Amino acid sequence: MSSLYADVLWQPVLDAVQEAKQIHIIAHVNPDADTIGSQLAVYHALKSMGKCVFMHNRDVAPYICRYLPAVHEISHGEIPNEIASSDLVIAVDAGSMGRLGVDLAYFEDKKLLNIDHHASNTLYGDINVVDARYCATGAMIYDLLQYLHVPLNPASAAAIYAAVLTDTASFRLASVSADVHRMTADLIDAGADVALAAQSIYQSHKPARFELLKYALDSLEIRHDGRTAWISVAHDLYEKTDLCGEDSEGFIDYARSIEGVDVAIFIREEKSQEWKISFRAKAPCDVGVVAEKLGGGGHQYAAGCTLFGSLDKVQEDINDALVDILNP
Ligand SMILES: [Mn+2]
Repeated sequence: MSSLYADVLWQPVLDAVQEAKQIHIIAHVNPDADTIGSQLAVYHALKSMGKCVFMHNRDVAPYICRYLPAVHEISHGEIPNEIASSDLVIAVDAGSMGRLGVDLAYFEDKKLLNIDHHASNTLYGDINVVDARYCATGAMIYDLLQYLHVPLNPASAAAIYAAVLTDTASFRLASVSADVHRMTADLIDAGADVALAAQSIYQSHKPARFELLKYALDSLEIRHDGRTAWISVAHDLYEKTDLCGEDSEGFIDYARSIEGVDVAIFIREEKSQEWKISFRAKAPCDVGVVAEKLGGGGHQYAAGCTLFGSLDKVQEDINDALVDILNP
């Protein structure tokens, strides 16, 4: 086993953990498998170090993570008093304070440690370990565990594997290096079940998802001489199919998979006139820049933001922000 990046400064993390009496690990809102997998892996490691640790998020973990050991120990909603008395909060995979979905006042009497791989991270922590070289925050936790001298076990290996698998779009992104595959080999050696992960993450969708997918594909539009592909799903379609945002996870891949498309855009209406936008790009386009222009954030190849108004207006705003990266 060797770390992905040997020059990351992990010592402040170790110091903070050693000093802490009680630790709250928190994932970002609308959590994905990277943030949940990272949260779980940190949890298993700190538990094994004998620390008092809790996991609590604003939102429930996505169903694709249900197979991960200890996922049911993550609470969500209002922060219970027992957890609020923590003196250290560890945020994983959250690019900004707002992504934690918690009142600022919560952090007043706590140390906040920010571990993330988003280039757009606002360095909101008292301690920030932010490194956009990593393909996933889960991969950062793989390095952290080595720094802490905590060996992988089947639970932490499964959690990190889920994080890396999903954040690399199943090892398909440019962020996947030979070292990433060597890490993955370690995870499998340590007990990550590849087939179980695939089944849980990619083959556990509700039938209604495919009703929704029909509507989504019906909305597919290709613009900019074939260079952009747009999919949108209005709120009433989620209501009609009794689904929510997480059920359309991955729809954007249909847009991305079209020949000649440099930028894929998925627009879903979370509630009336509030639209969650996801971007995916192929090199050399940088959708992180587009998302930031629109008040969001992310990486070069995957980013997102929230916009308000009618679908037409939202599409126009996105179009305006896109122009520069399409014609540099
Ligand atoms: Mn991530």
